[in-house]
Amino acid sequence: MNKLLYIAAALALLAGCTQKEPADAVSIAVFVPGVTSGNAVYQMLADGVQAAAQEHSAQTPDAPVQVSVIEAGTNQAEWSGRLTAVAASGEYDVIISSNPSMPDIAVPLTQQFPEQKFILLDAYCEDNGNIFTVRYNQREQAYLTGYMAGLVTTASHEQMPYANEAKTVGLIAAQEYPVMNDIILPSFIEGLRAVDSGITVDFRIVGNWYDATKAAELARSMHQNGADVILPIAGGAAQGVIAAAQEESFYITWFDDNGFAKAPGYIISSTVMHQDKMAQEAAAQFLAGNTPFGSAQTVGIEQGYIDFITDDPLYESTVNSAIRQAMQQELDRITSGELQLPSP
Ligand code: RBF
Repeated sequence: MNKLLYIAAALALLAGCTQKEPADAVSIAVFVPGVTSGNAVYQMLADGVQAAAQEHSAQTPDAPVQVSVIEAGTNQAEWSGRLTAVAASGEYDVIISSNPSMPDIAVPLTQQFPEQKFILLDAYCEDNGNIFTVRYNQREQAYLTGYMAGLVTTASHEQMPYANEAKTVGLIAAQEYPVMNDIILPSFIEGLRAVDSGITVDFRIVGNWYDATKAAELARSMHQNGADVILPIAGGAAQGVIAAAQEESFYITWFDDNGFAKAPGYIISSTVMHQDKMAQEAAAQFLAGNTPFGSAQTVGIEQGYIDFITDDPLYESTVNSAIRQAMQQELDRITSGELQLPSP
């Protein structure tokens, strides 16, 4: 037994020595500021980069692409140190990451490690030659979500069985951050008030992106205070909002990916950002040597990266047809250009 282990160890060592990476292999780090599990924005990021790497490796077997997904964990105080270590290793041709706080962490590193390139999605940073950013038009995303929530909170009990008399909706955010306070919350309200200026919003904070128990408690309390539709933007903690909706019978508007199947009959909409598509395209663009470092892009409905899902059978079975028609009219106003919602 011991002998066998020795042989295995020796073989592993040998393999380690002889299997040098080809000189032109490309290495990509996917830096996840948080955890991928239960966080669609990060799952889409990792999936998209892996898809681009696989496609590239299949086409150019002599230059395989290595992708390392590095989870920085939920303690945000540790992210800067973790990212510094990844950049300092010099192992990665590019570090791809996502969320609006990443430029603040990456910019100082571009001075310390002038060779290190960064692609930051769901983020905005102009004029740094080592950084390329793409952000989504979250005014469109939150406006559409608010419009839907507005239609349902003002609906009759006959139209939507869990709708109550109060014109109150909720937004449960994991934490406050500039994009939340300056774009998502105000645009959600903009959408609500476009339906009815008398709608009020109950806005509450979980304190982190993972505590589903706390998020469920908040959701129950908001429902008791009149909210019949709640938008969770809380990563893994949103699971608690779903559980509370199923126990207490209220509706959820879902953000970032298609959430209809998470709780059939309770999820009334999904306003998605196609971060998987964007991550794949941005990684492919890097592998082709075409990343426009130093620039910052904003993409939305027109470019095909923000989408209100209307073709899911659960949308049809959950949402009353008059409400779906009203929603379609508002969508048409945006796609035709009649209603323009540029990102602030
Ligand atoms: N969204 C998630 O789904 N999971 C997360 O763990 C997460 N962490 C974040 C941390 C910070 C500091 C910031 C600013 C945002 C974070 N987001 C997270 C939110 C995400 O970037 C985006 O704003 C929302 O998903 C809405 O599209």
